Amino acid sequence: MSYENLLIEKENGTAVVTINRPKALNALNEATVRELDKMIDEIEADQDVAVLIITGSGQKSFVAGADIVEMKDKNAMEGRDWGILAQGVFNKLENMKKPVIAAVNGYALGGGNELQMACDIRIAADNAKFGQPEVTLGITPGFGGTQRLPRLVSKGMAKKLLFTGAMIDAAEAYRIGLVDELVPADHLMAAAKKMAVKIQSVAPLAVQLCKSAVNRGINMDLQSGIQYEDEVWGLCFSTNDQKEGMQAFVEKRKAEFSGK
Ligand code: CO8
Repeated sequence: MSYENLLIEKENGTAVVTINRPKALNALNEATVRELDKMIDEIEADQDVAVLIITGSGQKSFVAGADIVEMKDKNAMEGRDWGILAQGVFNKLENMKKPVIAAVNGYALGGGNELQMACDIRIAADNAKFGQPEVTLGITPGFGGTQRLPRLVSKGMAKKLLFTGAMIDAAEAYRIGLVDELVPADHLMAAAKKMAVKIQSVAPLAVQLCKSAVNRGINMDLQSGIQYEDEVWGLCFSTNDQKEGMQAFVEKRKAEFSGK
């Protein structure tokens, strides 16, 4: 498949997708969001890809938000449709079966922060910057920011970022739990790929089911989540990977998982 605003490299079971609109600091216009949608289908269907990494082109920006130039003249209905389109794509990304790592290489603002929050694991370069500056533009976040941010950091911290539109640096983002790993900028892709390799070394179906249990469970009350975990856990015992994983332990050898 061909893309105008995305670069896709696949190597050793990992796909690296780079959002590539350097003239606009990789801001998301509608065409790019539609390409992300297509890319998710492609990666999900590709038997040779186990883990997806999303990053931005260049050293300066991951994604500097939704494209302000493109959206500035929208009317209420057009604005709503734009939000619905991107929310659908971000939900789809969050619920992919395959694990998704955000490698945040610079500005992750507005829709950029919302994009990285829809990924499973976030690794930030030490020069990255985060924020939800929408209130400075007269709007609220529209790609899930008011919902995912308080689920990742404290409610008060989320409101602080949302109400002020202030930018925070990568160290602060790591301190408050907005990102999960902080690395020197020149090690970012190596760190993301290393994590992808580590994830690929364990049982793929178990990873997939962990993801489902966390994503579904977080929207349930605790007891319903625990029950869902019981079902997921039981399901593992129907897989070859469970037999192989435990047999390999008993035989003191490395497990060879088939993802079946
Ligand atoms: N949209 C369009 N173009 C952008 C964007 C953007 N979000 N960000 C940067 N650019 C462009 C600039 O216009 C500039 O273009 P040009 O060279 O043609 O003038 C180029 O990228 C370089 O940017 P700067 O010259 O501004 O670079 P600086 O280093 O001076 O500043 C910043 C970098 C701080 C990142 C600055 O560019 C900035 O503040 N950008 C906007 C950040 C922002 O406000 N993002 C949030 C956008 S709103 C959003 O994401 C809401 C999503 C939900 C919408 C819901 C609708 C329903």
